[in-house]
Amino acid sequence: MALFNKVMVANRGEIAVRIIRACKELGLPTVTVFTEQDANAIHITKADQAILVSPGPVAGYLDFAQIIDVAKWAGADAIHPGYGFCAENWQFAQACADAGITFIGPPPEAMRQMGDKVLARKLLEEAGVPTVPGSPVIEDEEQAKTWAAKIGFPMLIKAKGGGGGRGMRRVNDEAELLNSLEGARREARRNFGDEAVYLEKLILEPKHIEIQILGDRFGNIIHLGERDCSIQRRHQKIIEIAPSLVLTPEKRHEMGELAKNAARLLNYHSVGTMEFLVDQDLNYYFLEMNTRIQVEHPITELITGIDLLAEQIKSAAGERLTIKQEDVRFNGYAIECRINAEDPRNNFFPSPGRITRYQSPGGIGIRLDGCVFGGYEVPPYFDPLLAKLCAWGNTWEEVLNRMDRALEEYIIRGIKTTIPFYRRVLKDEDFRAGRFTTNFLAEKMPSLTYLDVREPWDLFYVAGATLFCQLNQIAKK
Ligand code: MV4
Repeated sequence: MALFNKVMVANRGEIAVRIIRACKELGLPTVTVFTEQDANAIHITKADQAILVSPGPVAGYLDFAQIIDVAKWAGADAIHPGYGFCAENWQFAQACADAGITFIGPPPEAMRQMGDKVLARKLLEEAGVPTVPGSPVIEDEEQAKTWAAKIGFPMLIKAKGGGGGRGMRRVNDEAELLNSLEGARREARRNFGDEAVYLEKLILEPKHIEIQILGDRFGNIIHLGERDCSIQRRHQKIIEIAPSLVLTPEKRHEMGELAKNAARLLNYHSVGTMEFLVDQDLNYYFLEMNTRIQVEHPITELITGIDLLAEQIKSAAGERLTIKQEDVRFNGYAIECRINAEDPRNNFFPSPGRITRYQSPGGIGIRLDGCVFGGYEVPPYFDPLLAKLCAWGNTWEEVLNRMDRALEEYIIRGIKTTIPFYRRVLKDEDFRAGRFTTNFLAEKMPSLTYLDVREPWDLFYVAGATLFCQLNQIAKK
């Protein structure tokens, strides 16, 4: 018997294509949605059926009542939300259940709990997962001093309403703390409409490492190791690697088992990710949990050989997980570069527009999850991700060289992309040596974007122009 009659793919771009591919391999028909301004998008041509939703360009993708309506109309009995849009909205998951449609994702209650970041930390702490030592909301100076003595300096004043890196302030001693408290409150009120702030120990030079978990509806849960997502620009991940270059097998096991325990206590199933800050001594602290398939899931697929989308869909349909923890083997290294329509020479300014020439890389060890083609006009309304270029290699050295080779092959003209920027990151000595933390890009940015971040054909134009001038001079003589 088929897993589902038809799957509604409630997303666009590369992840919609990824989901449709998984459905095809499982023999499942698909229906997707699109908005008026997105009528040339590739996912429309890949799905068996596509339905116009409104209003465009974006709101139609967020209107979950409408999406459930058209899913029912099309005869879909399951909905995959992808990432972004409705993916982490527990009300959407609940509404699917209420409409008799299977939400391909975790239980709505676990989504609700993990969506509240303060509650999530409390629940994971209770489950035995370490979190960053911190205080409750600070009411007065006396309380600030008491907690500061317990936590130790340096520390961060964090806004309760903040997140995504906003509303954090470093203080190095008690005097600075008492001086900054009022300003931090004012800033928090202005930015988040809530003046509540709390204290947290500052983790110095941390790595951002996340554990992938996978579970079925019968309480079977496994972990698939970690991804190092420390290479971020303004809290946007741009390069991810698996496995981490610093984690030992013992640490991996320890963090994986803790993540599985916590997931069990949450009655979790489907795919999920627990994010940690990891310091130089490999102490780890839970940050938050993502209750969706993530952008960077392919690198885990490359090192484990496990099809996360297929497993997620089978698990949603009520199939038992057939992979045991001891069957999970980590093989080699994988790296992902997010190819964005952004201009690295102009502060990563968005660069939508028509792609005039497109030639994708390939060959041994290369995987491309993309959504663009020659002649396609990249719309300005959505996130700038054009493609995820992934490489696999037996060793770190091999995967770096392979990625650089693939980036060199990748031709996208007509718009600016982050391809040349990644080639510079890959040449960086510290990056190649694994010496990078969440501060890497902020520290390296001046040298990474200095002068000659340019496409090879820019040099060709310069050479061509020089030759033309010389020929002109000769002709004049
Ligand atoms: C921290 C931290 C160091 N110490 N908390 C930024 C986003 C938010 N989710 C948590 N963030 C951080 N919290 C303590 N106590 C450093 C960061 C941080 C960071 C975390 C993950 C990935 C990239 C980051 C970049 C800068 C700062």
